[in-house]
Amino acid sequence: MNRRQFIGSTALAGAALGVTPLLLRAVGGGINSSTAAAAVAGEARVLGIANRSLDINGKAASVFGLTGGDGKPGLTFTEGDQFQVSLINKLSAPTIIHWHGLRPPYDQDGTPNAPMPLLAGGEIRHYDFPVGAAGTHWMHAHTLQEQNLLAAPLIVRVKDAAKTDEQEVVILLHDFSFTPAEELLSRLHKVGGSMKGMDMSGMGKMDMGGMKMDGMDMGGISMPGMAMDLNDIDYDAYLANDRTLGDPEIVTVERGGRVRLRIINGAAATVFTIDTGELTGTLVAVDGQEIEPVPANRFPIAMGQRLDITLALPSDSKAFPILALREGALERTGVILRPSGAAITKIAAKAQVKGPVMDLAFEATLRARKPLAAKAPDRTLRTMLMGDMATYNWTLKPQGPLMVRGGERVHIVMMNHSMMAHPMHLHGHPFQVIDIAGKPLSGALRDVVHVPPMATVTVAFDADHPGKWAFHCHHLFHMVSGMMSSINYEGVV
Ligand SMILES: [Cu+2]
Repeated sequence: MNRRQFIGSTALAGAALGVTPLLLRAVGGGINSSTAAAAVAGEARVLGIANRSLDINGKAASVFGLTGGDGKPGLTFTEGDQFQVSLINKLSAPTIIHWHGLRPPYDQDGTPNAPMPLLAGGEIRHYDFPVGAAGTHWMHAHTLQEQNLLAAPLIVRVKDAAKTDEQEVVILLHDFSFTPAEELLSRLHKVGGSMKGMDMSGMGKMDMGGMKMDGMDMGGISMPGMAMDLNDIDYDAYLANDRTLGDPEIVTVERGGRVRLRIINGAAATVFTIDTGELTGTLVAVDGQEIEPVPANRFPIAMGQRLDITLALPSDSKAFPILALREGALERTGVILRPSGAAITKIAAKAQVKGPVMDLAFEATLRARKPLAAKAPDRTLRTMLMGDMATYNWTLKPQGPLMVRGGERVHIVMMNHSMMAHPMHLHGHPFQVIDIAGKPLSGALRDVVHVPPMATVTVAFDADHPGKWAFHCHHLFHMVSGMMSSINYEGVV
């Protein structure tokens, strides 16, 4: 183990995992009750939620982790598998994990009290449902603990993955702060509170056409630890697979080989642009759903989103950094792809030029490989994304659940009436982007769509998965400050 690996890891390989039967709690409902015997028997894979210690910029950081029985972060399946998992909460605090991108039955989805409560410290909960189609997905706490790295990859490979001759490289991005998430949140509210009553009218007059939000004039208000433009939190570090560019992950690759990057934006509040540098990548899937391939070397990714990018490596013996550029800021993170023998040049954690601001231009170029069948909507839901940095109250209007009926084709029109972008996520259903700013398109299937300030985006989905499904902004601090609703099926109690 090098110092980058878990210094104080409590992750154990195998199923016994030091959880005593006394700590086990049975849970009712559709999820199997737990006993010690059940925890070690059967086909179930073990997934432990535990504390870890990382070295971040030379300082010990106490973070959370999700570790499978093989000691690796997260889980990897093959399409057609069952998601048979025993989730063990080895923390003393309660938590719950959402299987982001999978389509479990409603009671295994992992939103707090919707319908299952948090897992208490020591509790084991059993999950059993089909993993579904192949795709790059992830798992994360549906609580403030997500900020403290309680997230991991959840990969579903195609059946013949071994035959594709592609090296899989998974990159999980994070924003990291040594300040606890609760304090970050209370600072946002405090600064917001102190600005209540100030004249914010100038904000509404900004030219949004070119998305030039950077350098917004806030009248010289000093906002310790914060920026008032795109990013509402300045983090201590930006991580790719738990590491900074000061000591990045070096992935050994084959000269002239093919690589499939599976990139997950697990950050709580940071949009990135993936920069493949001199390599042209081919984007083949977003949010685990195939699209018509798009060649590029820059790919925006909002919180919760995933990108599958294939690379054909040249036969040079040189290393290729794959970077993630923080939106509208100089910070960056990434990993290095390195053929054996290639020299590695140190890359500064700050660039000379700020990372791009994510708008909908790239989204508008994406086309679903397997679009939804053409069908007129049975129901159109309209939701306004409201709130401001001044009060830090965020909401979806109308408030309260949006109702649908099983079998309907549903459109959701999302109108952002605020000056911040909101990556909107619907649980349990992939949706297709079908309209951007009044222009119809057969866009990507996704489960998170980025809605920039003042923009309107329409998505479509088939109501074929009964439940009460969370629908929320994937900016963690917006979500916990009120930008959270649900889509409820009629007749589901
Ligand atoms: Cu938001």
